[in-house]
Amino acid sequence: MARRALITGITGQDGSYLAEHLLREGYEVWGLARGQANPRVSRMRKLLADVQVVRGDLLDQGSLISAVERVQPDEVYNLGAISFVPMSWEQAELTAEVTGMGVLRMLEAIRVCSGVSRGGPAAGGQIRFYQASSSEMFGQVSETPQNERTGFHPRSPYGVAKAYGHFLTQNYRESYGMFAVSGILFNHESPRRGAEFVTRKVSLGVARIKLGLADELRLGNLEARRDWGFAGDYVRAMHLMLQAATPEDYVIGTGRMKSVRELAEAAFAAAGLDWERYVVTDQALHRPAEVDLLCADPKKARVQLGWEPTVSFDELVALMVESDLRLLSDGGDPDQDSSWP
Ligand code: NAP
Ligand code: G4F
Repeated sequence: MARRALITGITGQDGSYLAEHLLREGYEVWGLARGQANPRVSRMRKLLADVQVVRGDLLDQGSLISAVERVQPDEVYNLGAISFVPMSWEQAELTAEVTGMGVLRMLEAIRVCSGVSRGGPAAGGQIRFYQASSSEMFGQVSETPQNERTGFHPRSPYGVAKAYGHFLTQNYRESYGMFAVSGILFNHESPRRGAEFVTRKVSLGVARIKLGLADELRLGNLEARRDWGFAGDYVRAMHLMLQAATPEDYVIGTGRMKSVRELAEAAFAAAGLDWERYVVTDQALHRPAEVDLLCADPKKARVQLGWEPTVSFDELVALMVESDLRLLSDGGDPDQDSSWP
């Protein structure tokens, strides 16, 4: 019988790549989707026709228990979150509820449905759990590169909520013997990335300028540095973590960092343009507390999981710019179905 996976955050970037990967691996894939008329669910259904949908919300404990009871998953991937860092200052409480407490609700749903009891000896349960932890937990970094033992100093309500989910996942593993692990993933991007994140904002901006639809691109802090990889590579790591013999946390990234300035330079160059003629910096886009740099040490994942990224920074930037040029040339709207290659 096919193994069954339940993915929260199925309508997001990672949910789509992970669903495709698990379908290729022969899984029966279920996606948890919220809302009664969520347009992102219709888009997902069109593009991932083989994914089955179960209704639920990370804010609603009962709905998560019902979803686990209905799907009877072998593996649960908790990707659902408020994931845009600036939004976490504007809606800090909602971020804590979805990105932080949502992890508690999902773990409780699994614990209750597996019959894992409090107090008794760690009994484990059969359902394996993946938590989407983030390099934003490192925040103001204490060392570079960052590995599984690097301390946390989150710099946003989002980073704080992720740190709560991370420690809780570790705690359920230690308290109940559950196979519960966190992937500490560094920034990963693709043509399916939300337009609010800087890589996609830049690739869409370049495409608009190239096609004469805009004449400038406004950005915030050009000096921030990130370790950017390709989302399709990173979902393979999520799956590998749940196939390991023992439940452990892993850092996933490329080990190379680039600045936002270098990102802009590469993206404009990919379209044959000089970035300095078009990029305008805007103080309003700076954050109240910035994460200046993030750079992964993915050695543990390479050695223990055999995981390696396959797409370089330059290849990633080029593929995003090409995809957005195609999309806009075809009259597509990044907020509509056609934006999802
Ligand atoms: P994304 O595209 O922003 O997707 C977020 C998903 O969360 C969407 O499917 C959204 O569904 C869902 N969601 C929001 N509120 C929810 C709620 N109340 N209940 C259930 N689902 C809810 O994020 P992503 O880039 O795919 O990232 C996936 C996960 O990895 C997130 O947890 C993110 O924080 C984490 N992460 C991402 C990166 C990265 O670089 N991409 C790095 C480290 C960690 P709707 O369509 O209903 O809004
Ligand atoms: O693309 P970003 O918004 O991603 P950020 O904040 O690093 O968070 C992403 O990666 C995390 C993993 O480290 C995930 F956990 C999280 O869910 C999300 O996927 O911003 C990247 C950098 C920041 O330093 C920001 O200040 O780009 C800088 N930046 C400069 N100008 C900008 C802009 N960011 C955005 N979004 N828009 C700008 O105009």
